[in-house]
Amino acid sequence: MKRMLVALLLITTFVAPPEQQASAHASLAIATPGVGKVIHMSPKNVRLTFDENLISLGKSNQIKVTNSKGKQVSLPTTTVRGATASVKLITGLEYGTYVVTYRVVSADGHIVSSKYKFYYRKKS
Ligand SMILES: [Cu+2]
Repeated sequence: MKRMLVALLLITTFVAPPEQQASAHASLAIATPGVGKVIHMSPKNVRLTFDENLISLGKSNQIKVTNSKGKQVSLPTTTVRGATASVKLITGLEYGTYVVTYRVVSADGHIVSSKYKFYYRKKS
């Protein structure tokens, strides 16, 4: 029984993709609105789910959303639960391009930061 468990663990280790072993820190798994997506309903928030839990210490995790003029349309507080960070958006968004900038701390203590765009009905 114990031997089977060891064998199973070995198999699991082998099956894990090599790039995941090389860089252990979190990467973005699911974004809502999606990366590069055109959406048709005004989003109430932006939710980013990573492939591992985030470390939440004070303001260690921040999502900021700006419109094409650089105006911030996200509220100041980013909420974190497990592997998901989210931020609420102001109401009455104009149609156009939005930039989501994020900086989070992954479970291994590394900072992961990047940005992406989504489009509300049209590009601007
Ligand atoms: Cu890392």
